[in-house]
Amino acid sequence: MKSEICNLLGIKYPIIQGGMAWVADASLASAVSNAGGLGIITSINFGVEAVRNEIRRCKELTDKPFGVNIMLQGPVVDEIAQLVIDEKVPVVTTGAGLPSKYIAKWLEAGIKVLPVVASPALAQRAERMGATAIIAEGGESGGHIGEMNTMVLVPLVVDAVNVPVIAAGGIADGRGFAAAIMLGASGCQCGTRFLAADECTINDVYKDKVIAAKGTDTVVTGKKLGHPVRALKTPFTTKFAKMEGDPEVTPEQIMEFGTGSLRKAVKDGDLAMGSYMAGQSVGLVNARESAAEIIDDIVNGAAEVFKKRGVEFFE
Ligand code: TUI
Repeated sequence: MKSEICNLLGIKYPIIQGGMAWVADASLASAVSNAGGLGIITSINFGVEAVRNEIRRCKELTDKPFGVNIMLQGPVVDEIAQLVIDEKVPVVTTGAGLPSKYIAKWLEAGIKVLPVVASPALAQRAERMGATAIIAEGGESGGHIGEMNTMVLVPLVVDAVNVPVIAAGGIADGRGFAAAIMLGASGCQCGTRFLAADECTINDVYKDKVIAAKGTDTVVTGKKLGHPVRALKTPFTTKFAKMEGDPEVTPEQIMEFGTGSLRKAVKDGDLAMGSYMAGQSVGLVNARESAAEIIDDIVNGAAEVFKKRGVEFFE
């Protein structure tokens, strides 16, 4: 596949797995990396020692490159930032902020740094800091999102920076991947589709909900708190939205209500109080498959649409 991202990261296909909080462990990350993509381990829900374990487990399960996602609003960011250096992690992706404080040290240690951004201005700031590539994440994504959607965000970011751009948000199959390439991206990041991967260790309730969900089944809550989050519509999101609309309810009360909700979905399959974060592409996810089957389907699906349209992307 002709993509500079493959050479840059040492991977076969320019497909990066989203660093989904509570979800993306060594099991999923190693499976994606073994399939030729770039697997990512989340560091938000684990303590430092648990993240170290996941990194070491990933190294045992694959000899391919992988990455760690660092959510910059997390509780132990300084420690995790040092840990990825100590453990010689090849790639770091960041979210929910810019890695100004850490990026120089990471680059010095030979780590490739891919900040996730939700606007062209942030992409430019990330490039000036020395980002290896930029992940431009549109609002179709699950979890914490920005204002712009992928279709406009990606070409604007491509125009704004000189480093390679990875498109994210709403991409779950070969058509989305091909569209991202047409927008000027060098690859894509997919989260939601990997929720249904066999190697993804989330509760079966979560997986079944993802497979059953339609494209209209997600909702964004948290806008009023300044933290918009996209998740499957459930009793939890309905109650959350109601609290947001109630002037009697304080932001602190809403935050308290939401605390631990993602863990309750991922670990317990809690149908009442779980936050089942997922992107709009959940409508395109209809089966449990291995990570390798998912990667192959995205690659072959893209090859098919490129061929149909007479586009040369594959060698
Ligand atoms: O970070 C994400 N997605 C996430 S994080 C997450 S954990 C969570 N858990 C419970 C409640 C809420 C969140 C779930 N999903 N995606 C990457 C992303 N980054 N989206 C948007 C941004 C972003 C936002 C602001 C990047 C940079 C930024 O910069 C602000 C600034 O000025 O520094």
